[in-house]
Amino acid sequence: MISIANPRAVTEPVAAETAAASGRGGPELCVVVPTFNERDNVDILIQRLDRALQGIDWEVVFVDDDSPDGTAQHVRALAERDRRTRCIRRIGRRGLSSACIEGMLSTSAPLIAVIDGDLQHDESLLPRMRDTLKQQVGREDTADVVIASRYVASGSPEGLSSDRRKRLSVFGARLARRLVKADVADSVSGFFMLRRELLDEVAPRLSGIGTKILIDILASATRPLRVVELPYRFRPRDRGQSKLDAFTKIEYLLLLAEKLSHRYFPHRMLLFGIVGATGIIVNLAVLRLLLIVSDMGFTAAESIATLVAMISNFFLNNMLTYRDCRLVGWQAVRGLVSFMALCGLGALVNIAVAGDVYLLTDMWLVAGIAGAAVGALLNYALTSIFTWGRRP
Ligand SMILES: Nc1nc2c(ncn2[C@@H]2O[C@H](COP(=O)(O)OP(=O)(O)O)[C@@H](O)[C@H]2O)c(=O)[nH]1
Ligand SMILES: [Mg+2]
Repeated sequence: MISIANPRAVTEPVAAETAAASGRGGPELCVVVPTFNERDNVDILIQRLDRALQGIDWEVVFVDDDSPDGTAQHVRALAERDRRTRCIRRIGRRGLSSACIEGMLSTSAPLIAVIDGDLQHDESLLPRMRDTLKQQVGREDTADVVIASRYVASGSPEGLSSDRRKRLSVFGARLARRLVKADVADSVSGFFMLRRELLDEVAPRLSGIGTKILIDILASATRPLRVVELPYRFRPRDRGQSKLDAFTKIEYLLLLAEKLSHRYFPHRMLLFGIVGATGIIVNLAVLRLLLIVSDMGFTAAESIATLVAMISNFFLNNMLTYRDCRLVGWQAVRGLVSFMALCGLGALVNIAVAGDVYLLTDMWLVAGIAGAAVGALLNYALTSIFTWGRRP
């Protein structure tokens, strides 16, 4: 009779031996595809990957933010028949960059590509991107990142839907060049390939805000990177719609600000500050209005004005600062109550700090600014944790 004291001690070497004997470990290349409402494009993309990646051991990971059109369910059904296909379904979350990060972190493949799910990127470039990453340049130097570029010789940004978007894209790439530790023409490209070591190196410093994941990666590196750009033609979108909106540009500027400040000013803190400033305007406007149209006393008018400003701040923060994890339905009601309670606490601390500073300095302006600053920081930190469940 055979007795096994520690079953793991037996099964692990056996599993490793089996993998080694078959000559196949995990895949060599992982293609990460962020998706939101791209159901109709999934089958075509997989077919095209299959054709383009003949002879390469690859997998594809769709990272879907619970698209209402059922993209995730569709991918999962395909994955039941094809083990090269995987799906990460994120619930209550939005964001292209953060989706790419989660997809990239989910694989064991040594090479990782990111490609849009709307067929605008030319997947036939993938084998050349892989060869470039595997190639020896000089003695032992190999490229860290290969970018499919619209702005190097014979590349084309044709698929950008308007001249304005083309100009913005060129301007965005120029702005980013100051930040990136490499000479890159198209650092806002959404189509690139890198080695897993680079991802592991930069992962703790990634911001994950907005849509420009490549800049996030390049600007998070602590050493000069070897970047190769390959030209390609950015195709127009056939099916579905672009998900980018007016706020995408603001997110891009916030990403640059966060990177330039070496993350001393996280994008959420900046947005929370901007929303706070709008709150002062709302407060004053409502106060003035109430004093003109009603005969209520100052205290009552100021109380209502403060309440309106708090509600407006909550909804603006929920829409903008925390748009990637927006609270909806009852969650939003609960969030509003906790936001108001925590901001009330912030106001008490503001008054106490301002009072103490006034006693010490006898300067009302300094006391007022000190109280407001401490109160605002406290509001930001507490609501971030308790209202939206995020790290400040
Ligand atoms: N997971 C996820 N994917 C997104 C999100 N927004 C856009 N995408 C996907 O990212 C890719 C590029 O987005 P798209 O709207 O086409 O951007 P454009 O090509 O620059 O107009 C597409 O595959 C989209 O489905 C998002 O919030 N979450
Ligand atoms: Mg697109």
